[in-house]
Parts: sequence; structure tokens; C-alpha cells
Amino acid sequence: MTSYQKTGNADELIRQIGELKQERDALILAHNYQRPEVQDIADHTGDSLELSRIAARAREAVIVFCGVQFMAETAAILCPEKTVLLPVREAGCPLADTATAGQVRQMREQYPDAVVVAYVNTSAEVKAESDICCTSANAVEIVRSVNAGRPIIFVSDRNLGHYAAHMARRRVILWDGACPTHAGLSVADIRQAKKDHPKTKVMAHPECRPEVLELMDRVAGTAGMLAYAVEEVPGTAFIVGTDIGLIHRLQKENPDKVFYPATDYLVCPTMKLTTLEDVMRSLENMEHVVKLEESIRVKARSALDAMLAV
Ligand code: CIZ
Repeated sequence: MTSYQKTGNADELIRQIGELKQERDALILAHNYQRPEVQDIADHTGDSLELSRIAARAREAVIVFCGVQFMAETAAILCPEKTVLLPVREAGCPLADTATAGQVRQMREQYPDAVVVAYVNTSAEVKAESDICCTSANAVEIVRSVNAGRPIIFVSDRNLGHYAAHMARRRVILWDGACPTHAGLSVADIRQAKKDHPKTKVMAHPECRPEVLELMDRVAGTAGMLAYAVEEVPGTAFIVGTDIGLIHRLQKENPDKVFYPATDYLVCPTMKLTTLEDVMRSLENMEHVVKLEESIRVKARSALDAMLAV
């Protein structure tokens, strides 16, 4: 096994990652919010579900998931026969941390007829207590698919839950959780961005507050934002209301268009923890392996399968 030579040279580090990737029979996946240099060395970039599905189809034995804990867990739920590595163990998600399995069980006792819809930004334990999962891309469809006679508990993001309920015209019991990055975006920020960049299209993630979403030309998850950018004519400029990591991919895939962050502080700190050095170390030491209890994995898988069936 090649040993990692610390040269301080980025090209050399990238070369060594490539070499070690072959030796380990590994596939590198990077979420759309990762640092640009991590996205650039990845075999695939995407949202958490897209990446987990790629992981499940991959022929490689090892998946290096550059993202946060719940994302690597989702990959481990979908492909138990592979080794899933999360380069930075501490890369968590403050939104996912707002919900525990015990709290979901308590909610179920309070609303025994309810269908629990778990946003993908939840732990494997919470997914295991849920009936069906959803992502930012399909939350509206999933909420709409629930039998109209039954109450819906939407875990974990109250803004996404509110948006899905509004679009699907359903009543939803909202969890008191929010993404600190998206929920921090204000109406004043959007007004300022529009003043700074007039004649732009404005898009934001459904984890933003309802009053912010009202000002948007498009509300979408990262996959939907990438699609929206392609739809518009060359020369279009956009204000982007999600983590600035997505701007790298938007700009790379649409060189004839311009993308401005809605504010400079739309940065998820845990999504930026993973560096190229961490990816190298992860491959070298085969760390940190995502381990799930099989009973939890099987139950969480059934909530993900219910989503895929819709
Ligand atoms: O599901 C994902 O990957 C997240 C957290 C956001 C998005 O819209 O891609």
C-alpha cells in the first residue's frame, strides 16, 4: 500500500488520492455543498439521494462519502455490502441533530394514526422510526402521496415541511427543527442581493423561511437548482439561496451564465470540514467506517424504499 507523502503540493496530493483510490477499489462521492477542490476530485457530485443511489449501483467495494454523517449513513443503509467511509467523523448536521428516535416515538404516541415522513436530513435511527423518507426534491410529492385521511408528522425541517404542506395542500404537524444556514437567510438579504444584482433570477432552497420563498422565481433542492440553471437562456444571471458550495458546480456546468450567492454567509460549516488531506487520510487508514445496527438499517431501508416506490 502506497504511503501518503506529505508534500504540501496539491497536484501531488490529488495524484496520490487517485492512486490510492485504485488500490482500495474506492469510489469518491462529494455532495454539492463540499469544498470546490473536493468536488473536483470526486467521481460524482450530487445531492444525498443521488449519491446514495450511485453508491448502491457502484462496482467498487469502498465508498468515500464526502459529506455529513446522515448522508454517509444513507449510503450505508442502501449498500450494506460495501464499506462506506466518512472522511471527517465530526461532520454532523445541526438539522439532523434536532430529532431523536425517542422523540419520534413520543410523537407517534401522541398521534397514533399519523404517518411519519422523515426528511433525508435525519439520523438512521430516526429514519428507522419513520414510515417514509423524502428529500428536498420530492417532499411535495411524498406529502401528497399520503392517504388524505391520516395526519402527517414531518421530521426534521419545519420550513421544508411548511413548503411541502402548502404545495401539496395538506395539513402537516411540523417538527421544531431548521437548518441554521438556510433559516438564517432573510427577506432583507434577498432585497439587498436584488439591489446589488438587478435583472437576475432568484432561487432558494425550501429549507429557507416561507417569507423568503415567496420572493423566489424558483424554489428547489440542489438538483432542481442545477436543472433550473440549464433551463434558462445563455447570459442569465442568478441569485442562489443555498450553501455557496453549489455555486462551484453551477458555474462549472453553465459557463455562459452568472451565479451570485444570496449572501456571503450562506455557508454550512460542517459541509466544509472535509479537505483533500482528509480524503487522503480516509483512504489510507480506511476511516471512518460507517457502522449501523442491522435492525436499524433494515427499518430505515424500508422508509427509503417507501419513498423510492412513490
Ligand atoms: O438532500 C440533500 O442532499 C440536501 C441536504 C440538500 C439538497 O437539496 O441537495
